[in-house]
Amino acid sequence: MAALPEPVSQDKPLTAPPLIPATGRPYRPVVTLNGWTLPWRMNNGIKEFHLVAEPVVREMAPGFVAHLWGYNGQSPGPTIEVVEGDRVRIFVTNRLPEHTSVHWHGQRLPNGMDGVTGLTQPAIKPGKTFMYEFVARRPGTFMYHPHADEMTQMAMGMMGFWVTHPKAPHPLIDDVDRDFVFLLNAYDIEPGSYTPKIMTMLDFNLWTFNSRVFPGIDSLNVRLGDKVRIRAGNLTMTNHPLHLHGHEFSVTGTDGGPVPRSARWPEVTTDVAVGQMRQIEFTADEEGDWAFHCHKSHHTMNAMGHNVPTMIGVDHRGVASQIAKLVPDYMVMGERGMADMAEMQMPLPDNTIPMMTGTGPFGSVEMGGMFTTLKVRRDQKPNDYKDPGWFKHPAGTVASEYQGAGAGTAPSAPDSASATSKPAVEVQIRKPRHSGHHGH
Ligand SMILES: [Cu+2]
Repeated sequence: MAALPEPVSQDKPLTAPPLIPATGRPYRPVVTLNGWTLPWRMNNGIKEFHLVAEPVVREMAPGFVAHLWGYNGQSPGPTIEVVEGDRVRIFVTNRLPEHTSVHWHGQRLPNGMDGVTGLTQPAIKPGKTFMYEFVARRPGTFMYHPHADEMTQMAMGMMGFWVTHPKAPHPLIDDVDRDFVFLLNAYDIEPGSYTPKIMTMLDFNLWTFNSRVFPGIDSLNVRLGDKVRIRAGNLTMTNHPLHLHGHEFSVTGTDGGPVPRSARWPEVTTDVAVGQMRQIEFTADEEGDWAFHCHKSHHTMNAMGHNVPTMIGVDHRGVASQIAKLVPDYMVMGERGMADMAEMQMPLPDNTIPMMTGTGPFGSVEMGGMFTTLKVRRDQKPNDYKDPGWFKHPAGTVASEYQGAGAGTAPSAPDSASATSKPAVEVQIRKPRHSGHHGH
């Protein structure tokens, strides 16, 4: 047997350009959001890859790093791309402090290559290298992850994407101009610390696309008129309804393969359940910066406490001045909703990210977590993935303040309200840290 292929490693969380296949059969490669594709070598007609399971430092957003476990320098690990019918050999070296294995989620393969520790193979002990070999029998969207101490290893970020391209034109798999892939993952990292809490089952505080949070997630940059495919796999412990603005899409593939055309229908949101993969397709025929995000509103937030009472409409000036005597930096929040959080410069622990953040051309975006943008541009070059900057809206196409007759007057409450004995609802509106100025 030939020597082990030299493992390739990546130390940056950048979206790498698509890896054009230099050997083997040709295909149009995918783009991994804030990730990369693993190079291979051909050995007597077999595609050989080398995965290294190891501790990694992942930048989740600029200024915020996490100590995770992953593959080849990153979490998630690199995307593996092959062609239907390829014989694939994957060397897996374990540099973790405990044993592991790799399960090739969704693949048709010999049972003994399925990667379930104890059931189909012995565990890969620290320092050891195992070899998996099978033929990529069906084209589609797949994932890989450990099947050994899964709770710990997946909570620590061990997972990766796998795409098997069709070997010939396929009646249910269309050619596309752009093909983006990413995994949905979640972490519980206490602000100021670096390592996920692995015992968390439900209350994660970081909801991520490929172990990145907004505004650290790259935009999906496409050319007007491009046919676009986005593939997502869910390795969290809850479902994520992915929502795209400005376009309708079809779900063209699932875990089990391409969806028959008669079973496709238009959507603007599709739920990705736990352990599932979905591929959506649409024609990017509307210019602009279109939000693309999980529709669970808590999943577009960064590290936050969930035990905060609702304070909307509560005037807690008296309480605030009492507390300020004890805690000088105490900040009143939530009286008018939580949007002020995005603007406030709160002192944060060293290694974390604000709950809502990100600045767009019109101000604070008030988002975090599983949020990014699809940027559709007329002048984006074919196969150019660079960020074109913010959309320049044509004159007269942006929502703006009404300045016609009656501008500046709030509609008054209907007279019938005063006919009853109920007092009108009054909401005190004050800007945090500014006292004395309030309206009704
Ligand atoms: Cu979600």
